[in-house]
Amino acid sequence: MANPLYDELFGRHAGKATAFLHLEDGTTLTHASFLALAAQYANALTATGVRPGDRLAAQVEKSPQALALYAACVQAGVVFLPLNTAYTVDELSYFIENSGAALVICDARSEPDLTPVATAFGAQILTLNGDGTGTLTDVAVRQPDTFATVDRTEDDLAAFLYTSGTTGRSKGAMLMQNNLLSNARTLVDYWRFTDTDVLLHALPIFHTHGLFVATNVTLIAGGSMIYLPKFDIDRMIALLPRSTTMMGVPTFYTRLLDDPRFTRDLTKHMRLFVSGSAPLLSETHVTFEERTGHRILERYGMTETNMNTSNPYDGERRAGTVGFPLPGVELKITNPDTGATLPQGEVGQIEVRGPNVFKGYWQMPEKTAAELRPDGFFITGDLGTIDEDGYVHIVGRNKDLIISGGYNIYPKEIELVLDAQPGVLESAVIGVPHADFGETVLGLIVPAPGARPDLEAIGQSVAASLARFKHPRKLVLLDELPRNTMGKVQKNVLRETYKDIFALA
Ligand code: MLC
Ligand code: AMP
Repeated sequence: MANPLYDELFGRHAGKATAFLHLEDGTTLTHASFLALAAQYANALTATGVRPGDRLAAQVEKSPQALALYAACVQAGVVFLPLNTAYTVDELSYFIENSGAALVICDARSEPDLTPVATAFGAQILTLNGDGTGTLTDVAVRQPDTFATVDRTEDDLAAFLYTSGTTGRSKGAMLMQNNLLSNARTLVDYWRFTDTDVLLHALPIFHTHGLFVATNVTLIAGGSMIYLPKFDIDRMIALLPRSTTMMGVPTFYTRLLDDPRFTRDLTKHMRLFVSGSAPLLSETHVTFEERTGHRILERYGMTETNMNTSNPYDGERRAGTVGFPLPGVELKITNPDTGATLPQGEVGQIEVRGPNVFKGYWQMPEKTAAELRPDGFFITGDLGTIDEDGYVHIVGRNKDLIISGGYNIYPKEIELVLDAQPGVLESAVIGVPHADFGETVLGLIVPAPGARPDLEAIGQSVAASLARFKHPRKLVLLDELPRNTMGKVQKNVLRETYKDIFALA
């Protein structure tokens, strides 16, 4: 028997003294020492009573140990559920309950608040801090540094990633071993990753981009990563000369371009810059090429599907497009009302099918059925068109979604909090252009008759329940919301009215 995901990402490096993680303190973790660490964590999980198929919810800072925890879950057959470090206890409580997690791993600072939640839902709780210490590590260091890998098949669940929804309730996307493996293999080939690559890794590891794209691709290729806790412009500038590749959200690229130290000379040895998770403005693409001589390679993906399309490695990387469907991925543009495929050149909803597409949403058969067709096509909620050369262009979204600095924000979730505040009749939350984050959140509030809502108090309530990146950057009072004849709020009208509100931000 075997464990395909473990064998191909991790097991293949057994005993190798080759570099895997270059850390901030100047040290390097080899593949062998990383695997030994992972095995200790896998033993620790087993010692704690976590069994194959159980869910492990982790809200931990980025560290080598946090990545080893991912490897440990794969090796022990435990379903890995990484969570944004910005989530509040309210948000986490839902994920822990909904996933039925057997074990919660968090930073020691969150432990007092999360312990009652974990206990209430029957989960154990251990800690793992950004410096690698914590009660999980205390158990792990006493364990052997080898572990008998648990048998799995490609059809077994590997990870859960929660994605929000238009109803305001998050859905756990079930990613199987083969979803992750097939996509990572494809990307290694498509983007020509090899064991000589050094990837500058500044993305968080609780999302598809930083975990399954950047990390899995590097692991399969056998390369190494300069592993930064987060994006920091000075560190990026200092470390680019030691890298061969970088992956980032558009904010990474605009921040680099805003820095005069980011020059052609600094990047002359670089092999590849990849962008995704949010639209890269054509202007950024063009300015980047003028400054560095490199054309950013833009690709398009989702939590539910991993990567769907990519601009070509050798051919023209066309600004404002997300390139071609990846090998093995079928993509069609359909009429949102009928599902019929539209003629080339027309705008419609993007649907994709392939081994990359997830299995469904955890315990939500209706939501799964609404987005995943019986024939395997997944309705992405993105609107796009295919040009005459076959390049896919994303032109909008058929879902009410804001993407800020690469993080997805569903307005409904914020509206529900705003609507519940004293003196609020109703609210609308929209995304408006923002120089740094691409889009940012604006909250529009209609007071109840005769009421004068306290915007500061509302801001505090929002802060208590929602992650920082979801907070409206500004709240505006309005007499009424624009509605169409059906009574539906016209968010397009609001977006147009407020499009310049952060123009100089
Ligand atoms: C941080 N803040 C954000 C934010 N990130 N607010 C809105 N949107 C964001 N994305 C908050 C901080 O808490 C802080 O609050 C303030 O904004 C300014 O912080 P900062 O120091 O300027 O931000 P920074 O920490 O540098 O983070 C910005 C960032 C980061 C862009 C580097 O958000 C990031 O790494 N984004 C990547 C997201 C990602 O990996 N997405 C992939 C999803 S997978 P305060 O209190 O100080 O005001 C996916 C599929 C696919 O989508 O296709 O890849
Ligand atoms: P998530 O649910 O966090 O995985 O985000 C997926 C969404 O991000 C997609 O449905 C798109 O709307 C968006 N996205 C990802 N990559 C791109 C891109 N290159 N251009 C435009 N939008 C993108």
